[in-house]
Amino acid sequence: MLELIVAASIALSPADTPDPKLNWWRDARFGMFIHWGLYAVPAGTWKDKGSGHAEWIRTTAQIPLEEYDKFVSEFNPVLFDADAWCEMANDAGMGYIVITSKHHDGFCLFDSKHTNFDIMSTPFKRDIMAELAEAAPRHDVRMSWYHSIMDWHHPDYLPRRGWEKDRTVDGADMQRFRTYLHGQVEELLTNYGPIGIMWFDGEWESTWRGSYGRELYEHCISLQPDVIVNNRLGARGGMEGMTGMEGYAGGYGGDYMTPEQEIPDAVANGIDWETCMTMNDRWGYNLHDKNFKSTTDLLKKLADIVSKSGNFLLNIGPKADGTFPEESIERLSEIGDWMDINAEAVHGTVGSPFASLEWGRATQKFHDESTTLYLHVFDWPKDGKLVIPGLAGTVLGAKVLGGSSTTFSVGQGEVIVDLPSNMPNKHIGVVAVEVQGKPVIYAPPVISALADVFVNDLDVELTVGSEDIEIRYAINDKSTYGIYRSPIRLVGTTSIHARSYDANKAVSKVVTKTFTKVTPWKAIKLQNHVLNTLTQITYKGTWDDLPDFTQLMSEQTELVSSISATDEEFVALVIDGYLYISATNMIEFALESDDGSRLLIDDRVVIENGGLHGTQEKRGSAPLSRGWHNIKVEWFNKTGGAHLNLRMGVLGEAMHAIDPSIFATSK
Ligand code: FHN
Repeated sequence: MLELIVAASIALSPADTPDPKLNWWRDARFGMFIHWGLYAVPAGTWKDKGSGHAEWIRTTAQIPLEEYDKFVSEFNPVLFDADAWCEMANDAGMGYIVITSKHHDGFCLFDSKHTNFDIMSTPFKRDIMAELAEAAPRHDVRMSWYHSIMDWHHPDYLPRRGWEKDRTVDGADMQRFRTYLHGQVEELLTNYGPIGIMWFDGEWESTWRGSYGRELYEHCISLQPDVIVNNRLGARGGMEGMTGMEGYAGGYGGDYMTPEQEIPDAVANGIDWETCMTMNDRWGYNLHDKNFKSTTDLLKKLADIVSKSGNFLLNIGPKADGTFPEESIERLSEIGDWMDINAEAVHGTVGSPFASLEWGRATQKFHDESTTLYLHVFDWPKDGKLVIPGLAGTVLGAKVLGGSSTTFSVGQGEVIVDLPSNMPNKHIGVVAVEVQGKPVIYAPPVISALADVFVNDLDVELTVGSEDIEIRYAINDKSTYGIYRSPIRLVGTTSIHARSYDANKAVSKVVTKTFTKVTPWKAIKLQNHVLNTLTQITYKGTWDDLPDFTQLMSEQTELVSSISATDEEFVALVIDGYLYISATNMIEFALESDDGSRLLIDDRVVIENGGLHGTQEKRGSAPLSRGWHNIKVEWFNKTGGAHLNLRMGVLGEAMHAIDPSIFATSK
């Protein structure tokens, strides 16, 4: 499935209002993530609970609080050396470090006056964050904090872990927890000098609200106006890290998106984003996890990310003694060797002007009169001929980084660079090609619209990467091509054929896309109905995905006025009734849930968001006539956080909560 991060670009993308405070971060392109804390002591193993654990060990191995707290007396990283860590980051070409000031277990690696569950209660008794914050500028890296909202230690934080049956919830006060959280944010942004990023996490449980996230964002900015804040404040949609539309641009959507352990297929122009990824399979140190990615693989991931104008936050899980795992040190050193020759192809670059390249990736750097294209060649051509498809304009020169200048020839809508037989290193060879002005890429136009199906009418845009290229198009089976000047409004099913032209010459293939006008789903005539209500049926059980409700006995049936979760575990709901659509249109729905959920309209599945997962949003749309339509939401929660929220809107317009006045049930 083509996963495209676009949400925020519809609302207010940085391209419209690029925030200069992110410029250092955009130029850095590469950072070091560090997951370190008490969990490094057990190093993944706990009694008879196996040895596959890591930073989640207190939960995944179900370690009672008083047992886990004993690690405090064992955490004594005597080999910790802040300068050595910062030097390794800088040598690897990493411009910033993000370290866990507090992970979900609640233990603080810094000296906090708000708790004793911190580094000063360990035999080490040194403020690790202070030592790192002092060392970082000495090695030209920016210090940044990862801080978890979710806190399995603080008595005021709820929910408890599902298995913590004997740990009382009495007296737990979320407001008091938020005061504690804000107090520590104040310490982290007051006591350690200029901080690059506040990297929040653990924002997905039912007790946290988006409004709390906005408050946290604003507090950070009030303390350090230039601090960058990520989007994990209450608006992240699952591991793909997308931000809810209304949460972006300085709201609780923060300043940039955070895909995790994955690289988006494509990212809309102007979106700031960063993929975080482990070197092996875990964030925290696990003695047995030797599944480290190769240096070549890590460098190819870096190239892929920066070719889409993203940042790469690569994780290290230090050992309890304060040293990095040997395998991590080895990879950082090899990445550093590659960076010594090729860093200019990463730092300060922006994404590729090419839609795709068969042999690798590209980045680019703009100068006053020219542009340097950096071609990251994964598959070095055996015949010594690197074909750059679609490159037009004036090529000023070419050279292999770490090698010498080379020759090139200009073909019809392509440039061929002559390369030495061997790649200059064993990972990725980079070829720098200088072109006059901005690169002119002969690529077919991109044909885009809000959706491929529509009910009323639809505006279709044709775009191409270079301003100097003319787009011509034809409709359906017409053979004459006209010049594209503004969006094309469709009123019926239409095929659009488009082609790029330069100086009256066709310079790309013809691309075609068909948009289908669909018949809206018929409305239902409701006779005796009750407004502001839906029927909610509750089921009890344990599932790993949405159950077949026809096979279940219900526990309870009641009328409700909203589509929302219960805080219970081992529960499933079917919320059923009618929804009033005020005008015939393509209606988009956004279904956000923890765990899985499904949306049906008129008995047709519009959104499938099933499975066991944290809060995750999926979207879908349906062509609906004005009037009443059947709506059914299915949801289940196994353990931990519970969340269910449905929003809707006319496709392409802002999403909004659903007012209960458009719900109804039959009498
Ligand atoms: O639960 C955490 C996990 O332990 C780790 O910190 C990752 C890194 O981004 N964040 C959360 C999972 O999304």
